[in-house]
Formats: sequence, C-alpha cells, structure tokens
Amino acid sequence: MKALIVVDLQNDFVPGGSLAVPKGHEIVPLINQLQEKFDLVVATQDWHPRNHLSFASNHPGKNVYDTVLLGEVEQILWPDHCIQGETGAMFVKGYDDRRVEAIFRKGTNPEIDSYSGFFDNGRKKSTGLADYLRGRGVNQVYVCGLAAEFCVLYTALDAIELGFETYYIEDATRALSQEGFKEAKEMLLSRGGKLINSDMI
Ligand code: VGL
Ligand code: ZN
Repeated sequence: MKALIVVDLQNDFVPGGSLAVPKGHEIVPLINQLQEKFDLVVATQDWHPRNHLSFASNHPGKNVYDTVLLGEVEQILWPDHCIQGETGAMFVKGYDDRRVEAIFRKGTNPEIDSYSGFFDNGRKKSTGLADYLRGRGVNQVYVCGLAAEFCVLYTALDAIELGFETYYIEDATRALSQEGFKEAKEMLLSRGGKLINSDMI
C-alpha cells in the first residue's frame, strides 16, 4: 500500500509568496497527475501562529536567515510565512486537493519549528501522521512538494526512520538553493531513502 505525501504546497512557498521557492509553482501540474497513481494521498500544511519563533520578525535585532537557539534546537529565522488562515497558508492555486484524504498541520507551537510532517524539530510532539499511515496499511511513502531541502527532506528522513520504504520524487520538488538540494539528496541516500523520478512510478 503506497501513499503520496504532498508537503507544504502553499502560496507562500511559490513565486509571489513570502518564502518563495524558485520555480516552486512548476511542480503543481505534475503532482496533480501523480495523485492518480496512489492508493492514498495526504498533505501537510505549514501552519504558524503570528508569534512563531521561526520568524525573524519575532526576534528584534535579528535578520532573516540569521540563526538562533530555540531550546536546544538551532533555528534559521525566516520571513513571516504560512500564517494560520491567511492566503499565504492556503494550498497553491491550481493544486487539485480533491484526492487529499487528510491534512496534517505543523508548526503550530510558537516555541518550536516543524519541518517534518511527522514531528516537530525537537521530536517532542507527533502530528499523528505515522499512526494514520499505519492505520491505513501504508508501507511505502512517496514525498513531494516544497521545499526540497527543508520540509520535504525532513519528512522523508522521518519516514525512513519510522520504517516506511521511502521515495523522494526528485522532479516533484523544488529547492530554495541548488547547493541545499544536492546536500538533501546525499543525506536522503545515506539514510536509506530512494531517489526517483515521477516517470518511474
Ligand atoms: C519550510 C522553511 C520554513 C518548508 C517551512 O516547507 O520547507 N521551510 N517553514
Ligand atoms: Zn514554516
């Protein structure tokens, strides 16, 4: 049983959004089509309160892309993005979400960020995604969406660690930086993930 996890296909992560991934919009038609090949489709949504500590705006004197420590976890400071209920947090225009059976929202705790769709970055709280997938009999997960070296990568790495056979669909994601994309793919492979193109599905 295989599931497609569509990660953070939200307005703020495509050109025009506040944390735009270059060419992020290009993957939308491909993901729409890919969904047909899966028994189950789920999505994640980055879903931050306005006072979220991953926002540079909540750290006076700091700039976007500076890093700070949140508890013991190093945090990159981002522009304000994906604020709960706002346009930036909605699925991108043109994304056909009719096949999405469940949406897992993350990044809701103002004190800690959550790149993975499974856990927060401190691995303290689960979103319930793993139990949901297991409850549906899923053993293979395929990840796609935005951004390649953050939320897509960390979702894939957690899926591997949780025992799912994990595929990272290289052409159904886009990265904030090409260097980051390269490192993400290396990390995925070194942890036992599988790198594929959508035409192999
Ligand atoms: C993401 C940075 C901050 C992502 C989310 O979806 O990759 N990146 N929040
Ligand atoms: Zn975020």
